[in-house]
Amino acid sequence: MARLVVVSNRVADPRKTAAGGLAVALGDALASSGGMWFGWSGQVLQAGESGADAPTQLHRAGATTLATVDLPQADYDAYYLGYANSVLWPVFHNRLDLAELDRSDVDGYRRVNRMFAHRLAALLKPDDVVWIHDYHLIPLAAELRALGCKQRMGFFLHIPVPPPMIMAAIPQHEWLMRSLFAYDLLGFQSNTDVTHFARYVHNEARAERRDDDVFHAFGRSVRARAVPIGIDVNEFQALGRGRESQDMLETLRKQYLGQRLLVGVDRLDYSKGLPQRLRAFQRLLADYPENRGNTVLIQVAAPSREMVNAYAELRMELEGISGAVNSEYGELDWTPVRYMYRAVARKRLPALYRASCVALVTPLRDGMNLVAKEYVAAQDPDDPGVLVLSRFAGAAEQMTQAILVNPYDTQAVAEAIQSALHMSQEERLRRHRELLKGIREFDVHWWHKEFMHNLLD
Ligand code: GDG
Repeated sequence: MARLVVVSNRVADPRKTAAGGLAVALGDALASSGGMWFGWSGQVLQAGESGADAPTQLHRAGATTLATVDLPQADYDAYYLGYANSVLWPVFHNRLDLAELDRSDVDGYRRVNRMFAHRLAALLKPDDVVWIHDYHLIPLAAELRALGCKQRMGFFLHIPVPPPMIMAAIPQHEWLMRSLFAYDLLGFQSNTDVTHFARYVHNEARAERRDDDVFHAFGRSVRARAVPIGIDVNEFQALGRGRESQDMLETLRKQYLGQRLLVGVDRLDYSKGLPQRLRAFQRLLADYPENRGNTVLIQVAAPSREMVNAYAELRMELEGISGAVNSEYGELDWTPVRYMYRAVARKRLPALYRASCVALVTPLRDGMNLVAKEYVAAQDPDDPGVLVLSRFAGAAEQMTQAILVNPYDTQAVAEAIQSALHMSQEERLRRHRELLKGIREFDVHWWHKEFMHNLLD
């Protein structure tokens, strides 16, 4: 069996539950092939400390090797905060208004990708299979090829592919797209993403589509497919049976006795549609007053990218809206919005999902959205809650039994919440059965096998 080498911006120890989905998912594959996970250590070197001479750090995590590199402050600023998160992230989520396109951070992005390529090339064996993840590392395969690496290389994009005209607003769009042709396989989250990719390469690079999923341009061929990511349903359900989750469930049920809980769990990010969601809840209380006094929205917003301006502004906005809803509708004995700017321990998440009769997963745009899948996995199959899901999440292509909504339309979302709160048990059971079947069939192990099968084919 070929050794699997995974490359992503951050590296996590796959043996730790807190590391979350991707780490748990890739853990088995890495361990069984004696694999390696390569990426940034999370450490930023201060001025005066030189990263250039610091060796790549190698740690063992069971049968897996974790190989990490520190980044000097200037590289972190330009590559991570700058180009990846202030250009690529907003543009790929259709937010040209938030993209800082005139910044010169692309040089730092190139520099870090080139440095990663040099570090990684020194560790690669000829028969390795290399699986590179996400928008931080688009040009990595091209850099590795320039160093003579001939290994099979696949790329999985966790975020959406924007429509071609939006992509074309990035000054370096041609270079980015050309870089993608250094891979053997491109995996996207949804068919919409594949369509956007196909239209872009056809329009801008006159790519020929040979087989259904093979594109030829720039003298190379690349296969591009939708391989939607899933969750480890069994692992998540086992977490729900664990002590911490059971205790939390009991606490929540006691504390919110007689209340119906709605839940949202997200990184605090403008792609997740949080202001619109809070306004939809406000609209629910305004238009359907019978929900006052007995319905509570618990919104967890886990801190994320606090050093990027747009995130700090969003944080203020959310505090403003949740405060406004609470002061407008709150009573001495009832607070409608329980908003937390804090992460909840992963071991407690299943309890929060299970205690809630409706989940609001309403991003304005999302590659997939795993919270939607976790919510379904965590439900009591005999008395399941209802998923309200944005049609603009990649998950909507698969999870058609959810109540699909347009997250920009606050009135429609309020109506959807109202119908979720009143859905008959029979319909809840039917929808949940279908949703659970889907997330089980297309779980994270399917995703990994499907990607590898296509990469090695
Ligand atoms: C990218 C794409 C795609 C959230 N809050 C807490 C917490 N979480 C966990 C959730 C879930 C994960 O983080 C979030 O996953 P998402 O899929 O919603 O989103 P992104 O972070 O934006 O990830 C996305 C994903 O990649 C995978 O391909 O689905 O579209 O944007 O697992 O449970 N976990 C803990 N505390 C929190 O407060 N422990």
